[in-house]
Amino acid sequence: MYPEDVLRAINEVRGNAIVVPTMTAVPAWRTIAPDATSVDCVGFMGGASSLGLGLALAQPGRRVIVLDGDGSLLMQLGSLATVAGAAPPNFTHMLFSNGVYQTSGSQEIPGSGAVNFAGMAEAAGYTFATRIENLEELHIRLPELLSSQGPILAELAVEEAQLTPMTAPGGDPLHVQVSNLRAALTKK
Ligand SMILES: Cc1ncc(C[n+]2csc(CCOP(=O)(O)OP(=O)(O)O)c2C)c(N)n1
Ligand SMILES: [Mg+2]
Repeated sequence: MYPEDVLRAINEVRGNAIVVPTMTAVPAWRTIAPDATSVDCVGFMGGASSLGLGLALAQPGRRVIVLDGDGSLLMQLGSLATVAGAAPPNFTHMLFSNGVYQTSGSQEIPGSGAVNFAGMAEAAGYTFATRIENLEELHIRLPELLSSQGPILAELAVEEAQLTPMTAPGGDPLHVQVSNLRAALTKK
């Protein structure tokens, strides 16, 4: 799948979810969903799911969707147990599995193509985890992935993205994104 198509599909059905993109999902998401209910996680490699976990616990009435990188998750693999242990029912972890550290120059990740991320998430204690290979299947399964009891992980088999945070920097600083999110969440 092309990651940009995946992001468009997620945006179509996200409802009022809070979204936490990281790495190559960041510049594409900024264009596809330019709203105040997303917070980027750039630089803090491996931290997107922890940021998303905090938001999910603070906002139990909303879905939180983390758009993670495979190299990032590998580097902070213990975060799977942290999320599973906190058991946020409103948490969906979308893993962009491109097999490389694209943002830092597309070096191959350890175990590229062999690591079973869904298996690791389930073994850590996620409620449900799966792998999705094509867009048709993604469209069919997304509504359930975004509404069933979490934490849920979906590993998405994707190609490399058109843009990275290195080739397309920008976006608001984190503190501005956080205050925009806070304003959006407290708006009546
Ligand atoms: C602790 C730490 N080590 C290394 C980096 C440098 N770095 C930035 S992005 C990146 C690769 C991210 O790869 P992945 O999570 O697979 O996302 P992709 O770029 O493939 O979407 C690396 C190694 C960093 N930001 N932090
Ligand atoms: Mg990657």
